[in-house]
Amino acid sequence: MSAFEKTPGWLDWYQGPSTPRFQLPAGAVDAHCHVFGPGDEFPFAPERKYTPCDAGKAQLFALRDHLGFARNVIVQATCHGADNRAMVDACRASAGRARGVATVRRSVTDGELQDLHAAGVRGVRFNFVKRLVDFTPKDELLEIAGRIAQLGWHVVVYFEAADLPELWDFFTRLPTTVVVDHMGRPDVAQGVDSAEFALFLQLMREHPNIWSKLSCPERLSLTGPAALPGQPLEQGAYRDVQPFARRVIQEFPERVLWGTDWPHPNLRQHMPDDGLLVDVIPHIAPTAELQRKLLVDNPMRLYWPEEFCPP
Ligand code: 0GY
Repeated sequence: MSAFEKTPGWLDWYQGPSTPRFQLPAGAVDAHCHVFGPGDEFPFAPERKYTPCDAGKAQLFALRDHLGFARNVIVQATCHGADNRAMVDACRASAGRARGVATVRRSVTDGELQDLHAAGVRGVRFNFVKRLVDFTPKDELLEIAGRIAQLGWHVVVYFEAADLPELWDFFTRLPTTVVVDHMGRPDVAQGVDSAEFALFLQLMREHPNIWSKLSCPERLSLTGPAALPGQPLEQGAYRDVQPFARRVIQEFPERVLWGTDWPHPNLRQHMPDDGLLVDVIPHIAPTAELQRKLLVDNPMRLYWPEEFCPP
């Protein structure tokens, strides 16, 4: 029994996920997932905004194998603050099959950055979702970005679509590749042709260093999976989010990533079946070539460039 009591209303991840009908290409990367604790071994940060269930590396690696992924990118979750030990421990235990994205403060030393690099970290995450983090001044973030650029790392940004106008100047000043989580969290109700989503596409169009994860349909969807796991889903689950992902991959096939977001922090209504999430992929990336770019070539180029073999 952990010393930490999870936030009331928090849903645990889906037990016994289905085996996807979609067969992932060899070498596929789950490029957005997390580990939480376990809290007794890796305590959650005092400044956290939620307390999750335990979701450790053994469970993550079991899910990886069950779904048919070869590798993971483990993104530091806000419940661990800038204490990267759980994520680093998972990367180190992965035998080279996991890379990490860390959270660091301005006070991080060059030696600490080198240690993170040795463990497999290749990026830092800047989070602007107000329910998840306290404010950090932009000059601090720019200073961090300048330092990690020298290591060949990139920046992952997480924000709500409504905040993009205010964040635009900051994002476009970043000196690295910039990866946007969950397509910039579009408001699906506004539709794929909305001015808000057009602004996000414009950001990617005008700035070739900006990438996007086509992840989290379950977080963005208003309609939900629209059928129970295991039932036929001819058009795929989370249908209202699919047009957004299709729009991004069609225009920017070289700059997209995909991830499960396991163990799916902060979901209170609906917890996705991770097998069903994988079955959405062919509905957003309909050809084998797009699937290979999304799941293998792009993440390999970004996270394992030394092993990447251009097709
Ligand atoms: C996600 C989404 C969320 C949480 C975090 O680090 C986090 O706590 O990323 C969220 O609550 O929307 O990508 O996991």
